[in-house]
Amino acid sequence: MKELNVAVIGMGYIGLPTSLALANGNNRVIGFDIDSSKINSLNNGQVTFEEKGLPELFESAKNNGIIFTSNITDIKKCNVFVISVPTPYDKDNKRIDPIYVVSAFKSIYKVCDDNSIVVIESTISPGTIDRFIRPLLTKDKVIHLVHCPERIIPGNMIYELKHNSRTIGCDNTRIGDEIKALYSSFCEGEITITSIKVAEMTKVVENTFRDINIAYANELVKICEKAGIDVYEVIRISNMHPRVNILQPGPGVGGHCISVDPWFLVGDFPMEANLIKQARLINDSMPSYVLHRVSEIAKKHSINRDRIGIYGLTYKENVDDTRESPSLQMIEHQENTCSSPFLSFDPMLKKKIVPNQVLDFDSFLEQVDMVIVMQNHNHLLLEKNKLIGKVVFDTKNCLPSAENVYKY
Ligand code: SAJ
Repeated sequence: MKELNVAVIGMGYIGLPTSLALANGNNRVIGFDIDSSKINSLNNGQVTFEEKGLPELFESAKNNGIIFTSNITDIKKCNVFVISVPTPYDKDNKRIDPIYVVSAFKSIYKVCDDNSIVVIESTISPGTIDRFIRPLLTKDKVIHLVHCPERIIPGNMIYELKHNSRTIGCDNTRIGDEIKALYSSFCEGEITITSIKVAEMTKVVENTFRDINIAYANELVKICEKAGIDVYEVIRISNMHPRVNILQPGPGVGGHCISVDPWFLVGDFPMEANLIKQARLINDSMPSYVLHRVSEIAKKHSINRDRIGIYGLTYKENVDDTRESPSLQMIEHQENTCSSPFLSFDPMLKKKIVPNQVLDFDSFLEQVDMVIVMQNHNHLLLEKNKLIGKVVFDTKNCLPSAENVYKY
């Protein structure tokens, strides 16, 4: 088999750990990003986001010779290109906007040699490669297209990179086998080779499955509130059934994956994707549902709205990623209804990203009488005693039951 020189395009949440894992699998790897400040940080020995095990993986990848660059000509000599760039969606028509994948592909296509392999790891909606990438191919250069959607979960990325199974979508199995061998250099999970279209659909279907199941838990919150029943007790007992596994309700669904990917199906199959659309709407309704419950609790305790604070701005626990986070959705909702956002604090964030954000926990606590727990960071579990005396609305069911601690 020919020697593979790999370029990973996009040093974000997925591209960076993937490039490091490839380098640690004894491949020659170049990590490319158009954002030169990101590349400068990496070249200065700084990882660009917080993730358990990432600094260690970074150190050993550097020892294995990984190179970071923002100069596209540096990746010319590579023969495998892994695209890992964001795929936003158009909020109006709910369809994928493949702008970054297309522009990454065009840049590669300009510099790469005949017979190169381009692997798209970014999540794309079914049919994206046929619709947007294949038409860019010309007769004078043969490029083999592969789709190998990422599956790793923020918070446990490094473990999952090694242990999760993978899907490789390709047009011919010889190329599929080459990419399977490449991914096997770091991935111990089962690697399935299939068509590009199946790989595209599978990825979106996986995230949609989770969204629907979270929506079920969130809908139960509303039903149980009306019925005057403890939703957590209902879920706990139901889950004792051997074929029932209800997920955890929360303040909504965030992140750039589960809250986005199901829309691709709704946008492309509006007549068919009814359950999927409804699940999205239920999960998206949770931040305003939380606001409604907060105002009831605040009223009961005569707490003024400027003494209410949000704990947790990230989309999930123990990460510093705030994309589509329920707290930001809640703050946006407040801004849209012309009310000033609540005070907020998040121990994972060192910089202010919203108005009224406080960077120090003790100072945050001094300024509030009521705390809305939107995220169960380990920090909160360690510092929970500092909430004694406050009215708390714990949307994550992470604090012990106590007087003035409200839950769904
Ligand atoms: N959440 C709940 N209740 C739950 C589980 C999650 O409300 O029981 C919320 C979280 O708080 C968060 C959101 O859902 O706001 C999404 O979090 P997550 O931990 O379920 O998933 P992500 O978005 O971090 O990662 C998902 C994963 N997909 C699946 O589990 C099917 C991951 O494997 C994918 O690689 C990732 O999307 C992606 O990049 O597509």
